[in-house]
Amino acid sequence: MLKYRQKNVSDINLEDYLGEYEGRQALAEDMFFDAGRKKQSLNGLWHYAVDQYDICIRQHWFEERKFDASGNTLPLDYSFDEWPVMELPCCWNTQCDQFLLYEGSMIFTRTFREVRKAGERIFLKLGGVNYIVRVFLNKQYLGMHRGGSTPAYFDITDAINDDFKEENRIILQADSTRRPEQVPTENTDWFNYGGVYRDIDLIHVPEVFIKKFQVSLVPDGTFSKIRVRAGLSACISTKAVFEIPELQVKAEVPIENGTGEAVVEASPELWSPDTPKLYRVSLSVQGDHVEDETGFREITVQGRDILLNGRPVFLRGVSCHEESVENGKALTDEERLENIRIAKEMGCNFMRVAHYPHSERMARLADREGLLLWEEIPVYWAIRFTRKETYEDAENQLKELIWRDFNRASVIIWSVGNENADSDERLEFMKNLAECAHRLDDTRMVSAACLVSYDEMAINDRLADYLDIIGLNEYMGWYTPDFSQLTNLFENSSPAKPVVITEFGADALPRHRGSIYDKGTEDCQTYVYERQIETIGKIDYIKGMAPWILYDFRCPRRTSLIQGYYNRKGLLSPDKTYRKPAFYVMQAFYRGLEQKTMQ
Ligand code: GCB
Repeated sequence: MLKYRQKNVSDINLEDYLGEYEGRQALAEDMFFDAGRKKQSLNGLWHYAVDQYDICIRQHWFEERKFDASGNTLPLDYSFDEWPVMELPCCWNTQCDQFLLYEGSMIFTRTFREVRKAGERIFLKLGGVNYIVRVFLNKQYLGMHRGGSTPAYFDITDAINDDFKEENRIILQADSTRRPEQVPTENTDWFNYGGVYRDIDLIHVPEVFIKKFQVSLVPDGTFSKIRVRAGLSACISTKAVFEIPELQVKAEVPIENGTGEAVVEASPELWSPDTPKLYRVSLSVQGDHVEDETGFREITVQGRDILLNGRPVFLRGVSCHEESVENGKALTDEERLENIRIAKEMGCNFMRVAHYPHSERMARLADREGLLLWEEIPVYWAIRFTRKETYEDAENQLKELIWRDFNRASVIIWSVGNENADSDERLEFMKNLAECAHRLDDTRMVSAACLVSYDEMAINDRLADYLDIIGLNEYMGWYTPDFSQLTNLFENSSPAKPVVITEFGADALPRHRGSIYDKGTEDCQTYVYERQIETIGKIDYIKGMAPWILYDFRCPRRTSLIQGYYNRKGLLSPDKTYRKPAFYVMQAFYRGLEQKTMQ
């Protein structure tokens, strides 16, 4: 630590300005079950300023120090209520050309009034802010959250003016800077959108409230037992009541030291993509009550088969990013529904929502529409596998995802990462994540999108020992131009588990034509798809595929003329108005498979 001669060294000389904000991090353990709770939305117009140099947190703007000790006015570098406004949630990159490529800090602020009933606590929920968010309320720092795709919960009870007479001033610092130690790291094959891009809500709960409400079938193959797991915010012993009105279920859940579990006999209609039946479920305890809508299904693996409700299923999938040209990651429900609809039009029963948790709305819509989902955390490429804090960040994102979407019947697979080169450090990191996912959830399969081992031209990632399903990305016909390698790859491999081809594909600029050898043409893409399908379709241990990708997406790494800062491996144009010929190749293949399974 440097020692300065001057007594009051101001922020301009303070290099470790971040230190004081560490330590108060909202974690998965701070989450609580919020579906069906009354929320007050803080979505809407917020004042904002670009804060490239982090001056807000260096200078403690949140303290709003307008006068010195003698009452003289101080010069200020901010004017909250005179700043322009932005409608949140959104990605700032799509708001104007000037912000398209901005990465860094942006400050958002607004005021609001709130009433709190005696005995209530109030939480702020931020559905998604990329990557770090720091929260300030009424001149206090409340904490921060890391991880750009999972929700953060802050208890604001003690900081809020809750009698409606006084305004509350809230300030959010959203920092989208890419850093090597983060998850994902600096280098990804997608666009780094910034912003407070999912809902901002205030949630009122009683003093003792339900934190955990997990409902599922008991995964024992009988389809006749429903399990409920409950957790409270306090370590008390009491009784909760679990109900599924449509099944005439009303059961007591004994709670010991804040947690409890019950199993009830019931025969629900099983959820599947063809019959996406959902039931209203609720849990009441003391003064608290939560509700959800969930489906009952069982997903298991037997040998090299994936079984859905006891029957072998082939995952007819496609991969998808969370992006639209107009809104970046802040998709509307209409845009999500459109993605589901197009996937179904192609004959899909499955979607790999890559490479990070998409909005919780996506899984809710997939529940309703009947689409199986693979959900993933952004342990992507070369993460800092040896760094303890990076592991903690990844594990925290995994827990936040699992706890957020536990009741979503559509979600059948947790993926712990994508294309990480096999090393001892990486194996340790990913094995721990896979074990964590298994520990937290025995009702789903765990997977990861692994790399082909090109030295041996085989599927032999050591991580496979810890997965239920092996995901495999292979780009034969594209990055590996020699197609015959695909046959070699499958012949050289004898996996003990089902394999899902989580990616294959080829770039094609919409409407760009040429020969099958001209990279970037639709003809070349179509050819790759035809050859891939022809080969993959014959391999008995392959139990699904999710080609890369439903539609073209923004990508700073892709600078060639044909790419134009887009990854062109989409089966549709970026605005989804145009289907490339390969779309119809997949459609014909999937429809054929579908008909075979119906016979
Ligand atoms: C991959 C990555 C994916 C890329 C894709 C590509 O293997 O998993 O994120 O976008 O390849 O187009 O290269």
